[in-house]
Amino acid sequence: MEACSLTDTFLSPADLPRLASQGLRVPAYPRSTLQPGVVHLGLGAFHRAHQAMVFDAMLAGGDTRWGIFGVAMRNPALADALAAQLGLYALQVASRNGVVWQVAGALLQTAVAAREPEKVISAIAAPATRWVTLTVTEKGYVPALADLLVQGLARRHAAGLAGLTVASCDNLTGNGRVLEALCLEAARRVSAGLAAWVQAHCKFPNSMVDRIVPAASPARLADARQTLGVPDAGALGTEGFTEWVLERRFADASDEAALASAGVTVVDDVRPFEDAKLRMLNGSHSAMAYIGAVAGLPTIAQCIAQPALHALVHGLMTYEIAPHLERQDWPAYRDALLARFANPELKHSVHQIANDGSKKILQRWTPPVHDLLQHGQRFERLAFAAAAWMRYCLARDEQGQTYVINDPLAEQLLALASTHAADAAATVQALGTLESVWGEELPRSAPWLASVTRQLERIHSHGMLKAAALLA
Ligand code: CS2
Repeated sequence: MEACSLTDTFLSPADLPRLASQGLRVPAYPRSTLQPGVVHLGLGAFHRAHQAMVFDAMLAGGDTRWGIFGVAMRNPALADALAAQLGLYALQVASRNGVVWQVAGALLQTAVAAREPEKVISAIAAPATRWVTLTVTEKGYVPALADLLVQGLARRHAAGLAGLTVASCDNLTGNGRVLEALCLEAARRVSAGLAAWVQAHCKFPNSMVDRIVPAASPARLADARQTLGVPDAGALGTEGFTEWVLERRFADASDEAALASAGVTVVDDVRPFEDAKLRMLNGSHSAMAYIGAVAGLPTIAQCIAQPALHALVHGLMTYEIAPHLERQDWPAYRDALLARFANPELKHSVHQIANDGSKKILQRWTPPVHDLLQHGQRFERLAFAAAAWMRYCLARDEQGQTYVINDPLAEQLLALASTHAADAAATVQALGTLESVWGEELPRSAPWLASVTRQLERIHSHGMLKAAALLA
């Protein structure tokens, strides 16, 4: 007889009683009898550790309407691996209280939009479906996304079914309004009648979502295998903190109470939460990402452990971002963020956060610079972050290691940065004047461009960390 130890059979429902007896929290609700009530587009790590855990909590509380039909937009590997595990995957949650593992159960079925769009459209049009949620990243908000969604909505309209709540969960300012505008345009391309139905019966709440969820690493997967006794292709690590603030705009108004029971905050105006989160958390993240990538510091925790960078991020939030936030409790928010960045278990790669900078900067850095310019206030830390991004576009760190820039504008950015190399003024003229990256105002602001140039000169002559220390 073979010894019963680690096997190559992936995580499955048969493992749940054993894992429960080991003390892991596992789904205790009857998964096999559930029908999905949510179609989620974008099956990445963030969704599985954030919204999926809210739905998991609602299912655990006995509300059977929140099982997920999870759609990967292009990549079949993860969707198929999760399907083979019947949607089960494990989550390692690392907080100050220690590290605990749990198994998530809300994901019931998967599909791949690029491979089987019909399955996705039918899922959106299924009578049991009530919500669509999306994490398709900043660059995913394109007409093709709306066309897919609207095909599903058109079928609901034709079948006389109810409208849906369609909730964007991406880090975009006014994410619900952005998605609504795209969907209404797509619906108008079909017919005025469909557009009117979407407008009247589907709701697109703005939302602020927050949980730090690094992409799974080989080390995390090995850890999962050790803990679970079986491999888990979908295992993830995350922090204890999680927050979802949703605008009060639901196709079914009674959903508010159900969501609140799982810790979701429902408000009339998400804007103050969204501004604070995008500027303080994501803005600091992006700053550290480019500084760390160039200085050869691989993770956010390693960045924030550098005294010069801790001081820089603290000063960035205190003097350049927070003064123009509506959120009043910002000192506590800032200190909580500094502690979250330092979480040693997350090992959040700076290169992951550096991805798609040309789509992130406008959400994260441009708005606080606008506010500071308007009030005649100083912005050298934000200028330093901008200069770090420009230095990053050379695709080579200070140790001479090359890396890949993952960005829709990657080729253009690399070409512009390389042409001007160590000429800071020319680099800022080339990269700092791209309106698609910075918006309309900053490329025309002489004080802003001069400040970025000064910081980039310092980075070139002193090196990234010494230049950062000069800001203190
Ligand atoms: C990060 C975010 O990758 C990034 O750009 O800044 O994914 C961040 O971790 C989340 O928004 C935290 O809620």
